[in-house]
Amino acid sequence: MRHDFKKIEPKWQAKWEESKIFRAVDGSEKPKFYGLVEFPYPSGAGMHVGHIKAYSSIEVVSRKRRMQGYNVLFPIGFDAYGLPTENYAIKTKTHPRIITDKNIARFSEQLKRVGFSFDWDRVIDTTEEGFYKWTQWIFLKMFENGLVYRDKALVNYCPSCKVVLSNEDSQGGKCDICHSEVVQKSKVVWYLRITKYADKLLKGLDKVDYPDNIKQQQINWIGKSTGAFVDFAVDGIDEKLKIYTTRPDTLFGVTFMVIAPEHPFIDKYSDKIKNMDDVLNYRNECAKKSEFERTQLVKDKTGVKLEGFEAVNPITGKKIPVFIADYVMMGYGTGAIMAVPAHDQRDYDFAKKFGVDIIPVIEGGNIEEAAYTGEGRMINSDFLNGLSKKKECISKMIEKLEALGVGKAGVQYKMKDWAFNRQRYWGEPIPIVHCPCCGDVAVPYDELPLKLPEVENFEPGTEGESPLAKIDSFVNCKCPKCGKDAKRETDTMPQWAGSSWYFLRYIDPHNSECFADREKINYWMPVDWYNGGMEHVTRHMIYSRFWHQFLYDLGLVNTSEPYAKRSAQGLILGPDGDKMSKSKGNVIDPLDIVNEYGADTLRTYVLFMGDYGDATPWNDSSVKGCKRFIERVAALTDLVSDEPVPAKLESSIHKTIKKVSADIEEMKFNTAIAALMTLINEIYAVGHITKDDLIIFIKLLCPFAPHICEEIYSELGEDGFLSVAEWPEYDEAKTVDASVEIAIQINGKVKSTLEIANGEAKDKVLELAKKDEKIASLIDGKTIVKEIYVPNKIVNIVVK
Ligand code: ANZ
Ligand code: ZN
Repeated sequence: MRHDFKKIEPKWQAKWEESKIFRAVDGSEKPKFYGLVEFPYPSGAGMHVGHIKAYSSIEVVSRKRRMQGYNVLFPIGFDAYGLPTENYAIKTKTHPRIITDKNIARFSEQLKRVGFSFDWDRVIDTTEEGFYKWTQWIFLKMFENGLVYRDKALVNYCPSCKVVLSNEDSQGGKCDICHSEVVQKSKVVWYLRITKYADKLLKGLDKVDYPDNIKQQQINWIGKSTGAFVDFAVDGIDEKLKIYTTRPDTLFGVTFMVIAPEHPFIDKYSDKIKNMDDVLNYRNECAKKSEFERTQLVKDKTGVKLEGFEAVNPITGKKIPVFIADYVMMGYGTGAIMAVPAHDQRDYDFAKKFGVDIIPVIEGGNIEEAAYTGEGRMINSDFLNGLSKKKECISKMIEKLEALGVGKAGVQYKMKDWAFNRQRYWGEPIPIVHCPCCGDVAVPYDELPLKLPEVENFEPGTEGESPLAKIDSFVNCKCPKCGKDAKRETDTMPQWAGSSWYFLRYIDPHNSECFADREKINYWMPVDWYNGGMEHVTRHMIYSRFWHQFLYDLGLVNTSEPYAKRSAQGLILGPDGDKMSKSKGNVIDPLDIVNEYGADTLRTYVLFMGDYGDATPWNDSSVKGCKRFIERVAALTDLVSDEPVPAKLESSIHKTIKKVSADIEEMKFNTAIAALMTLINEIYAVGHITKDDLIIFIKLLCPFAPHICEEIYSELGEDGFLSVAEWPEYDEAKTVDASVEIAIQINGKVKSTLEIANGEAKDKVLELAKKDEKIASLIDGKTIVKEIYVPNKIVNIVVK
């Protein structure tokens, strides 16, 4: 066989690597393109076909950009800290370093066999000292700037992984790592004050090119809400019970209050509460439920009235009961609400069950049946009566509250501060020292990296304490400030730390003076196009935007947003249409496909299988179809002749250049490949092609199937690499057909077709249409009422 992919593919891969044609050049005169894909976690399972699809998009764009004359940075690295490796280390009693190195070597080998055009000189590994030194450095900068704090809090805790999880990592009440139910646990936790950046994270979205659904997910995750804080007096105690509400306009309809079961008032004023036993029982019940269960899964409202506790509506002066109920969360607002059962369904359900008054303050709906949440005229509301604009009522009420000194306007976010620690070994040590005199003290910058100590046993403690806590030589140290005996923090950073800034390290991966040289940052940033998974939209994307905005505020980077453009791939499902999973046995190993059909086929197939953003099942026969396509491409050299191609094929070639060029930019890879498949059929139908036209064809296909295209290029006697040859231009004039076929209708029904000159004048077309044999006989003797012409498409003759 002349074109044995088993020989061709390794040959070109070796040549590319040797000649370093994919190396990015710092500060080149050429326009720059920074294309980024989410670097893999080097798991023991090796690469997944999902990785191939995720990387192939920016791979194609990067290859096209190089051919268009850009200086391209398309890097790859490894996000290598994390629990799966650590768990495997515990199981096999092997050091996670050894496991990680082995997995990275395997991943690199696999990526190279697919022929990705990464710059292999810039590979990073988040677990290397040269990398995590800077992760710790940025953390300390945050510490220095008041963005790091420690707090005892109710946290999401995974009893199986024995770690505290951030909100982002326990979405839906399940541990993101092992999918166990997450429980609430009281623990001292490190936090990053991401909420301080909530507004910047929202505003920054105006500046970037992300798809609407991605922006919307981030907006919802940040969850900005505007409203008011209102102080309610409680009989017999001095302290005010503060609530957060988005609807201060409904204050006249407040008939009770609800506080979260964990609200500090309960313990603080337990002597006032006459039914403390019931209250504590209820609180214990709630502790067993996750936030998700409490807020999303409830069918029936539950709660306990605080006996001996009465609050006063600050606007009416009326006494109202106070309850505890699990539908109010301690972690949002103030953990206490004013309940307006007439206009809030949760409060309504609760009032019905507990027999509390329901006072409507907005006209509309039927409050015998449900809360009315629409707009309407205000009633039972004193100075607001008769008004019907919600906005106006809200600001009038806030004015009133401020005048009375019992409330003020306020903003709340759904997003919480980022729980930033793990009680595990395989992570970046948090570079903080606890001193009995000085408190929490930063490890001095010149002592970074604070290295992970060697341990014998990676197992976390039963109470969820870090394995580092067992190493006295690590724990015991001197305070960097006062020199007295102190103890090191033993928690490590969560897995999302390294990926929060990794794209900056690619710019200058070997720098030992700073995380990246400023000149180089100025040259390369922002990332021009970042592709990744939808699962990262509310985690990695938010976290890394936060870190980057922080570095921007310190003046250390040139752009406030790290990613100018973001896109997302859809999943590859198993052949059965289910999510690929080991347990279902429907996993496709990309290396099996490379071995059987070649990398060019795999690359083409993952982009041809469906719309890039859609979840698409794997389909073997379509893989074979792609393989046949590559084989037909390989055989094109047999058709080369000096004879020019007919005008129609020439026009098709120009149309295809135009289409493939545009489709790649819009991530319509499947239609770009389909256009090349159509073109190859035309070429075979004509039976010959010039060398120049064939070169155009392989240039267009090169980003998708570079090995066979390079092979043909060299077979045609060309020097150099096709991968960096010039991207073809099209001639607009040649993309339009000389003639077009139009339909002729009579009374809206197609009766005939007609070939006309492209852009022919209306009168001429109508004249030709009526002369058409079939049409002429059909309209003979009838009265023409109307003649309609849709240029280049349809003539419709209406007759009576
Ligand atoms: C009175 C009211 C009347 C409310 C009404 C809503 C409608 P967003 O928009 O999500 O910010 N709330 C406040 N803190 C809460 C907590 N910790 N747990 C559960 N619910 C809480 O929602 C704010 C609204 O959710 C607040 O406005 C409060 O109920 C409730 F017709 O106050 B509202
Ligand atoms: Zn000290």
